Amino acid sequence: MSGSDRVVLLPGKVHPRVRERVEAEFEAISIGAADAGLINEETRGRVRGIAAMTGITADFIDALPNLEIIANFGVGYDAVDTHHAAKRGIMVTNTPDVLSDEVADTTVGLLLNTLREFPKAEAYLRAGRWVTDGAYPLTPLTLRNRTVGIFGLGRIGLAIARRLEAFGLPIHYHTRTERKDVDYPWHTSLIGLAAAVDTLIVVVPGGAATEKAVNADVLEALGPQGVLISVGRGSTIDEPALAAALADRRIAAAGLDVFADEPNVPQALMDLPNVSLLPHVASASVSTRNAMADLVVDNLAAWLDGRPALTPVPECTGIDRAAR
Ligand code: A2R
Repeated sequence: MSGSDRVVLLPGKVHPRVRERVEAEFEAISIGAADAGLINEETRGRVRGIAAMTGITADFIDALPNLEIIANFGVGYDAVDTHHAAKRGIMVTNTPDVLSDEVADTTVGLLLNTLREFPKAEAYLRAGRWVTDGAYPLTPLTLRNRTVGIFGLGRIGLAIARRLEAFGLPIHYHTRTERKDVDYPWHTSLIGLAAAVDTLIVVVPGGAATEKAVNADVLEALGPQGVLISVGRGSTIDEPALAAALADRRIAAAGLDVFADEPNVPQALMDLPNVSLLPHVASASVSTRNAMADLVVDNLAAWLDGRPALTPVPECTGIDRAAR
């Protein structure tokens, strides 16, 4: 392998703009999945970068002896074994900031859909029922006079908070570390936050630390007027506990854009009337996804040109390319 080779692997499905730019700017190798068995040994040794929209395991990383960078498409990178990559001195990057406003906009839309039933009201109109049955029933739930709790007040959480502040709503939050740059009340525990609010918005990263954090106890604390909105990762919600709480009206409603086993949505949630469901579309506009794609490729270009990565994940900020 020559150090000047710019060989980038495209495993599985990738965003079209990522593919187009990687093919134009690097030597691209496409394989059907992140499976080392799909690449011969000589090629494995030439790969220096991966553009990833799929899971990257420790085994896959270890099969690529000259890998230097994994550029993940998305701000959430729980599908990449980042700790293993960092241990091997391999840079991992994600796509923060460029999607925060889009995701925050979608979150407000999902919250309103959940409370005011707009998708159902539109379906009612389209089915001709406005004519046959009269006005759509008044919605029992409203955004008015709600108190919002944000679980994860990071880049996206703060963009959501600023929007809902403009809607006239008080904001509380829970993170592991209190933010010094906001005046919103901070709660040291998720259950404490849930007990203090009636609208809980979940936008923490996935992974072991947040796995099923929103459980039956948290939902109980949220209470019968409670509304749960989930836009971070499906793994953060105990979905069977949520379906049970919604069915028994121990919470009032939920709006979900993310699920534990996408694209499979539990039938128990599909069957409920008091849940609004979206197919993981929070950042899914052409312009925002293009901005994410550009950041993936710009990270690869920077690193493979010998410059620092633009958006390293926190676990990799200390990686020293000179030490390689
Ligand atoms: O805990 P802190 O102080 O690091 O605050 C972060 C919080 N967070 C947590 N809060 C409570 N318990 C945890 N185990 C925990 N882990 C993280 O989540 C911070 O306030 C927030 C994450 O913010 P950012 O890193 O700025 O991420 P961003 O761009 O807002 O995206 C959040 C997630 C992504 O990871 C994707 O899964 C999804 O939204 O698109």
